[in-house]
Amino acid sequence: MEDNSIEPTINLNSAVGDGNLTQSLEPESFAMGWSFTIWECPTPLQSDSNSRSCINLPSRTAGSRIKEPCDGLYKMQQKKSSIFITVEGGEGAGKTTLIDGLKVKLIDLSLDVLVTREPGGTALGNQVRKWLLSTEMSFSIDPQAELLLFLAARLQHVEEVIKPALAAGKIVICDRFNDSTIAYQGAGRGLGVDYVKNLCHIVLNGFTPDITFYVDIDPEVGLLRRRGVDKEEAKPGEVDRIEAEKMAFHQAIRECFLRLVKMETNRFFLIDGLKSKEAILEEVFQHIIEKTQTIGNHLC
Ligand code: ATM
Repeated sequence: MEDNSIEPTINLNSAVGDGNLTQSLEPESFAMGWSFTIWECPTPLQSDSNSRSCINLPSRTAGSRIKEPCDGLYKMQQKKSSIFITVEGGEGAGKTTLIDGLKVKLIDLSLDVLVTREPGGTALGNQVRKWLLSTEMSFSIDPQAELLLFLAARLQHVEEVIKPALAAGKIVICDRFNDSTIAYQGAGRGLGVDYVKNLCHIVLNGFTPDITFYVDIDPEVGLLRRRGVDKEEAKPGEVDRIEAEKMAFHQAIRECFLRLVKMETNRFFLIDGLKSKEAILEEVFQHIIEKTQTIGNHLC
């Protein structure tokens, strides 16, 4: 997580009143986007007759760790709390609907959001997507080669798009990331969960999402839902190269995701893909708020 401190951004000497700092804070924005740390300076406020200091924090830009106002001069540090969110799930789980809804909800809060996907997000990623998913490709792809291509696309994506966006304070939502590789290539293709996990760690130098949602659905149900929804990688009415795998492959992937969720309870949240899209969105949103508060506290 980058530290994007901007200090100070509000002239506290000119913002004097008797308000309570927390009055203007909206609970939802409190945790997201920006966080502020305010602490008392040793020197008392000299310049103003009214010794009670107060800051009118712009709505939707408030953050965590705010001390109650008291006499004296406050110094404020403002930090942009970027957050890296990934959404995982089998086909037909409802990832896209969730991501679209989340984007709208976060933008509504005046937050800067970048939605991206894997494989994809860069010119290289889009090319790799074509090679790996298109049913039009006539050449065969070895599972190890497939793994390395997903990772090459990811590295490019992280360096070219994700890290710069986080550094700029954006909330980045990525449709699939390392956990898909661990589940699809590690478990599905049988390359080994630990092996793929370690390789992801090495390639990205430990770069990990802050929060991951696994939208769970039985592949039998998911693939049925997907039927009839055309994909750019396949001919109308058909499925892409990986979707076309047998049901056992998709079941192995689901089981792997469920194990991953249990292994990293701090990062992973299991979402029931059978719930309504409104319920899923609200659940995910609440998790993000809680998580951002934790991250905000770390940053301060
Ligand atoms: P969608 O993101 O459109 O769901 O499809 C990407 C496909 O690529 C998906 N296939 N199915 N079913 C999962 C697969 N995939 C991998 O096998 N490994 C990976 O690392 C990633 C990112 C995706």
